[in-house]
Amino acid sequence: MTKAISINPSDVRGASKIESVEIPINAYVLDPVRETTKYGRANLVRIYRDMVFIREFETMLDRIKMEGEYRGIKYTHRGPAHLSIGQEAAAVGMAYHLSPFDFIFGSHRSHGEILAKCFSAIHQLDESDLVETMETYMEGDLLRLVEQFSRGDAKSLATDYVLYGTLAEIFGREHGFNKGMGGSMHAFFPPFGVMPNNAIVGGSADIAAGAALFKRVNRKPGIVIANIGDGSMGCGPVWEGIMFAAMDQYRTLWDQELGGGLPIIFNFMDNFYAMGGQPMGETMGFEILARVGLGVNPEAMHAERVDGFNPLAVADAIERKIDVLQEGKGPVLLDTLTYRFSGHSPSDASAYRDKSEVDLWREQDSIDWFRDYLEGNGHAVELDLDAVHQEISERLSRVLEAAASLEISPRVDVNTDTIGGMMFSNQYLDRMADGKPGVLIPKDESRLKITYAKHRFGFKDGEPTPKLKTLTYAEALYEAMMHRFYEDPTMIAYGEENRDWGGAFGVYRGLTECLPYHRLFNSPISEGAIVGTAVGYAISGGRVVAELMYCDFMGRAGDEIFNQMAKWQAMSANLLKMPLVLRVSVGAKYGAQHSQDWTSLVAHIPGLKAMFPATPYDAKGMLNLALHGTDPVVFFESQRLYNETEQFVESGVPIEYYEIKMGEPAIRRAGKDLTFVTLGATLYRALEAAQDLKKLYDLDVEVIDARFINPLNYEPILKSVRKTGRVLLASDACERGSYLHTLASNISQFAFDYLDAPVAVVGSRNWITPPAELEEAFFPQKEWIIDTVHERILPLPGYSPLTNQSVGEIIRRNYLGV
Ligand SMILES: Cc1ncc(C[n+]2csc(CCOP(=O)(O)OP(=O)(O)O)c2C)c(N)n1
Ligand SMILES: [Mg+2]
Repeated sequence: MTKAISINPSDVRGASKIESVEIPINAYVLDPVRETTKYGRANLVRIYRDMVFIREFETMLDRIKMEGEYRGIKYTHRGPAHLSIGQEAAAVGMAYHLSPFDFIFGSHRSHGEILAKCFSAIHQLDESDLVETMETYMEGDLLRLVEQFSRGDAKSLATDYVLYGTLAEIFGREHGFNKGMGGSMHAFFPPFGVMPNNAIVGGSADIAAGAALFKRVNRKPGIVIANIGDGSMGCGPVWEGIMFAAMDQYRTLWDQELGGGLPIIFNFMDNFYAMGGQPMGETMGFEILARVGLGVNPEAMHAERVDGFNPLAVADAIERKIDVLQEGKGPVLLDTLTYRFSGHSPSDASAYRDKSEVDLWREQDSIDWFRDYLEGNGHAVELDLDAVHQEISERLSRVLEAAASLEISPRVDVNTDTIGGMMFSNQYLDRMADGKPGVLIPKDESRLKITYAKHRFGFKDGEPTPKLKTLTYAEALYEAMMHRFYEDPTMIAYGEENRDWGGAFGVYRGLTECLPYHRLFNSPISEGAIVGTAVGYAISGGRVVAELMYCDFMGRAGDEIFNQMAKWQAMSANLLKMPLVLRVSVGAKYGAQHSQDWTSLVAHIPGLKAMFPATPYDAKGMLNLALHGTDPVVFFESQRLYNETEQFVESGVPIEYYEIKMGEPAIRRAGKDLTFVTLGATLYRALEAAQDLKKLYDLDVEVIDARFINPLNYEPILKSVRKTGRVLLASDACERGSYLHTLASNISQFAFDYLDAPVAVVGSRNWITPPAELEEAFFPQKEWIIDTVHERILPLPGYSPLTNQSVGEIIRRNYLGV
């Protein structure tokens, strides 16, 4: 399919100039009469109450950290507590107009936002909804605990529930919101729209954009706010998240009925500090953060600077911006001015700023100011507000007493592998939501007509079948994608060149004709945001396939893969699912930055499932498996194999749906003398080596294709090694630090008594990948494998090695670091 937008040189070559829109700065005008009518006395006092709640909650934590005591209750808290004392008005104003189904994501400094959003939800939900939420969350365990010390009606109970859930989470307790797996910087509570908070500065930006994408694609109500710090404006993922959210295609190419631009506010809690650095005036060049919107789109992201010391100014801005988002004109950038009186963390003595500066801000403390505002306008008398303070500290004392006590609030039992049990959800769901998948043509009119008609095995009567008429590895992947696209209405796929191009390597050829834009689209060249938004999409409840064109680009998405995709299931205590398959293509021929196999990096990070099919049969069966599950999968593919036909399963690649068993290696050739274990495309070179060893030395090599990295069933490998007593492992990953060394070390331990020779690993050289013409000196070759067998496992009579694979040479290279 060709592009829908055609570019006419006459339109773009003419002279003109860019006119920029104006960005309002602190435009809110106080109007007590209007505000009384708009909010009413009770709500104005509630705003005050919520601000004091946050102030007192954070003060309590400050005392605990600094003095080990709050109102006579003693506790030692080992973990972090990044307090937001001073920032209360910004948090409460942000949450005031949000519905329970609006999402907020936040940062390491988000206790206040959690409380503000939860209180806003408690206010809006009726008592029966509140009780139902609390009864269902963690099967009511958290509620049972809170009932031990809480008194009052459902709203009061819910308030204690939120305070306790947050505090117990900060203290790492089993009945914290996330069973203590998240802690202070990651606590969250999805039933009230409080989504994950992120300890990685700016980490929430692209994840929140993915949640907004989820809302658009799945026609869900509500908006999303990414609450991030001013320091995060320097972070690549934040810019990438903004670029992703600002794509024109939502308005130019997607079905208008979906609602247009992503419903997201990037809300910068602009407190002028990023630890000790000052974004304004020192580490950034924007002068006023809101200016950044000008560079993004013609509407300048509807950017505004808002006075975050006035909760009503923030509430007003959010209310207006919700309208902008609902009109499909997102994204929005808010620069919410605020100031933290507290240090970056309790151990921070604030030596980098003048006390006089802090004093100036304290003089304008939003809580004192708003108290005067309430009293001055007749909404409250001193006594009312004192009662608010009194009630809050009493409540917090009760909550702290319960959260601090190990008898009332135990931690999870780590001796029963509880944490291990949370690493994966290990579920298989045909679809993440009910409904009819949105497609453009019936499945039987698609390119499947062509692939189904092909030979499904690469040989016929002992002869190879014509390549063009035989199903390839790439087409096998396409068939798996098609299956799930027509099953799961939530499933979407994106990445660079995914749509009209059909993916850089043609895996998606034929999908464009089947799928509307919102289910298959091109992303910006933003690998961080490709993965980060997919994380946000998945944890919001949708299935997503993100693609990195080359494995080497994983570096660009390092945080999103290793800290986000890998961690949120466990950090949520398995509340969230992560049905995210990240397709990663391992290259060759393109030199040092396009030809690396980084399976070992992924193997090292807990929380990721990882697979690497080497045959068309596995490509389809393993992608089917990955797309059926609810766990994050890094799905490695090989550019050497996209055109490969099936050579092992004689019945061919089934047309029908099937799955490969999770973690199960495949025996590609049976043997009794030696075992080869491979991962990825090296399989074919190992098989050639096995053939030569048979022909020349009558050795029967068993060749096992591990095909899974994690999880992995060692048994078939150990069974083979027990039989042969000799094992060599080979893959295209650089040898140093290769995942194969983990396998080798485990095999050595688990089958020690059966081994007749040391376990040998053959990997690529510890070099840059040289140009295509020199590649054979870099990637393991058939000869290297045979030479290694000869030098390190089983001397081959009369054999002269072609390369040096001796132990001495390996030691020499290591000495040189290459
Ligand atoms: C990627 C990353 N880099 C550095 C840090 C260490 N760090 C934690 S908070 C912080 C400052 C963040 O400033 P800002 O985004 O303005 O948030 P604030 O602390 O002011 O709320 C830094 C550098 C981190 N957590 N993550
Ligand atoms: Mg800051």
